[in-house]
Amino acid sequence: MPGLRELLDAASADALRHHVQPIWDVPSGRIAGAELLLRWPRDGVERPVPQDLISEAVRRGGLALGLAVGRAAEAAALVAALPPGPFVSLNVADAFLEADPPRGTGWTGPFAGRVPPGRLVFEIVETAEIRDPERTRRLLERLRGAGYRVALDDFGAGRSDLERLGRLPLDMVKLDRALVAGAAAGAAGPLSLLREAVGMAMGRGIAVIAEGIETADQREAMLAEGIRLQQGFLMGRPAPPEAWADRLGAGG
Ligand code: G
Ligand code: MN
Repeated sequence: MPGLRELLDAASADALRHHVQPIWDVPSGRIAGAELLLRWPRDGVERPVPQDLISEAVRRGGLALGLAVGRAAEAAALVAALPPGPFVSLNVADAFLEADPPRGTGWTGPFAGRVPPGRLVFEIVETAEIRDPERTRRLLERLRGAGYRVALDDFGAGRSDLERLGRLPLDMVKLDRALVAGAAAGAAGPLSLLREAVGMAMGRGIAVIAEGIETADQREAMLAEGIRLQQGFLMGRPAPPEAWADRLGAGG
């Protein structure tokens, strides 16, 4: 496993790239949005970059990562400008959420003026929130106040996630693929957690996205639960933005 030094070297060499994976509105067959996924080409293979390694780099002041954020903003601007204008979502590593607002939103700088805020969705995971719930809540409020949207990513850990879903200011929640697979297979625990989450989200005006859809059975099972927005290998794999540009621009 390569470490921090290798990641910072790759960032300095501007070798990190974003792939794009569509998020579909399944009943209409249209693309609603696209997630940008950071990729690190090593040994000829484009690999995901572990979020905790990014956080470590940010905490140690890895300035080169600013380049990667700039690249993310470029890719986001490209995708968001395609008619009919899918939303663009991005994973925000915990370390970006750790500074107190308003300084904690400084990393949004490269997006400002390039991407209409309403087109951007910042995906957060729960670990930063566990460390300092109040600060995270203020930061999310600040991002939403600036017109950005916020998603809770990787939902599926259980009661603690439900509690967050009820309390955080959110626009979207993304159900993780283990929860989706379990619920689609009819497992009682996952199914009841998923139903509770969908009910709670709908009651609060939070959009639900099912992640990791790999089979038609999973797609249909999620539709039966009222989940229109879906993402996964069945509908499309992450690929360089050029590979998806035509479909994204045509809305699907
Ligand atoms: O943590 P997050 O939800 O952002 O995870 C996105 C990761 O999931 C990406 O690295 C992407 O390649 C992967 N992914 C996307 N769709 C699928 C899928 O259908 N199956 C699996 N196994 N992984 C997927
Ligand atoms: Mn994500």
